[in-house]
Amino acid sequence: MTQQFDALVIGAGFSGIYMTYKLREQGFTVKTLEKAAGVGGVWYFARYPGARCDSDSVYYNYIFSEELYKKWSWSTRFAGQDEILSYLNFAADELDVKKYMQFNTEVKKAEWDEEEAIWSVTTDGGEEFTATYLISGVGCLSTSNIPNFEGRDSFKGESYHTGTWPHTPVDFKGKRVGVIGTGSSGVQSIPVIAQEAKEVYVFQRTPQYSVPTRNRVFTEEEIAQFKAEFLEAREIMKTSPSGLPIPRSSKSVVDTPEAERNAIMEDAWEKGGMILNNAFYDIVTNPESNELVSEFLRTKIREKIKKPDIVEQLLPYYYYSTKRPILDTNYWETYNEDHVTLVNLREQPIVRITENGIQTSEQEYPLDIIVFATGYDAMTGTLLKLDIRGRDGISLKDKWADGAKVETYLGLGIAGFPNFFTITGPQSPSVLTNVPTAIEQHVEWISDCLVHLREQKARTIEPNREAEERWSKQCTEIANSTLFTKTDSWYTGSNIEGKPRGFLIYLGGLDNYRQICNEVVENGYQGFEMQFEEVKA
Ligand code: NA7
Repeated sequence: MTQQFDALVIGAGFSGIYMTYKLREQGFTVKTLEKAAGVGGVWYFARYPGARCDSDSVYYNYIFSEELYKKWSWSTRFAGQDEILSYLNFAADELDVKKYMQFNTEVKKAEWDEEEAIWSVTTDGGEEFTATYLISGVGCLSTSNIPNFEGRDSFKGESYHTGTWPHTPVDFKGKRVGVIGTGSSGVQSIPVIAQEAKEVYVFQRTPQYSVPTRNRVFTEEEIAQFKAEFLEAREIMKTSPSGLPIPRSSKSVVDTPEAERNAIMEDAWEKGGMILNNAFYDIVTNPESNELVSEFLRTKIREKIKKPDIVEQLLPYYYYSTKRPILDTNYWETYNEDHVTLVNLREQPIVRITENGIQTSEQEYPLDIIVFATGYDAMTGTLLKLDIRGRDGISLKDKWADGAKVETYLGLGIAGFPNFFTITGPQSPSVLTNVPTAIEQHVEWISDCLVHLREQKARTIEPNREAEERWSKQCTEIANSTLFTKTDSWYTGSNIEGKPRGFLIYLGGLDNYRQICNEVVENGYQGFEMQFEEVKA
């Protein structure tokens, strides 16, 4: 039997939890469908050793409720996966939203019914739901990427992807472990795996920059201080470009005198976290500025690596920060251990995976466990998998030409897909901000919009093509004025074989974005078209 709701939400991570809460608060009926057995989104699945958030824990949470904020205390500066998952369970319980959620349920298809003006959704269990509004909270990094290496399935040992890690701990003791990938997941997991494993082989394609996490346990006094300063911090988070309580930097790298510049970089290095990344305004726009910071970080790597034969191979050459900045704990130090071997894939590419391990162009590496830290089909991967069909049965896949021409309006709506909203969708600020802050802005905007539609008795809302084209062009122009588009990364889609290159994040900052979204509303939902219920004679 088909179940009917005002709104269906897909996903029960940060987005889905808050969206469900807001919809209920506004009196809408809602069902939230989640493929996992519990809340958490990416934090439910990414349980790999060392998994940790790279935003300061005290800001990587909901800020809409002072009461909720003050009821929770983070134990460390950067929270591990398990603590974030506990937090999300705490938040979902406090907000009392789990009763509106259905777990172990994957959305397989969503179709717009023009006549009835409703969405029909089918799940993997064959259940049918209908709703006036469909809201995606599927996240930006939720479809794992395991490259299609020849012989991938022939390996006789254990293999895992960092993004879909098993719930029972993996035993590395006495094992030969190969880790493919040195993005955030690889850099976080390699030192932890190396503590147990007999031998570790790191298969590195691109050397990375990384800044120390400098994680530490909070004191009672610090926790009390965060809570006391919450309202002040929240104000800055809502008006800053990053969604963190860090105002826009006024310093240029090149224009800052050398001694002062070095002092700033040293201070950021010593303090750890994302401070360096936010210390200057022109790191990702001026190649000269970028090179000064990049070289500072290369010097740090040179100082840390004690094996002279691998130092050069670990030095990154892309523009710092144009791949997602990485924070580490003992990453470089781990290479100094005798049982850790760097395999440079630029010199000896992987040819195939064999029954026994990994075969490069040089030799076979016999392994007991392979860890794929090979990332995600980010931004669009999960949305395209959902098989969403809008007006005239056109699928999102067709509309976006399999990802070749992704266009949205504000990363919130898509022309041809009425009453469909995306939380942190492509072309919103999303992953280039503190994500929970970006999520809250989207959830509140969508919730206000649905209330407006109800008040106006509007049947549908949908962006018009002109607004969509204008927004997409603007996103591309901003991206092209930076160094981001000059680097291969998951931001550009170039990490996925066959995925067209683009740049699917609005880079103008969360502060400007928030203002644009507010102005759209003030101007009567400018760029959106609404249809109204027919007035019966
Ligand atoms: P990332 O950052 O996409 O890193 C994936 C890593 O896997 C990266 O080092 C890639 O090298 C490597 N990779 C991908 N495909 C291959 C193939 N075919 N051969 C060899 N190496 C490969 O994913 P993460 O999970 O680490 O991090 C994702 C985000 O999660 C992170 O940014 C945080 O926001 C949290 P490449 O650099 O492409 O040469």
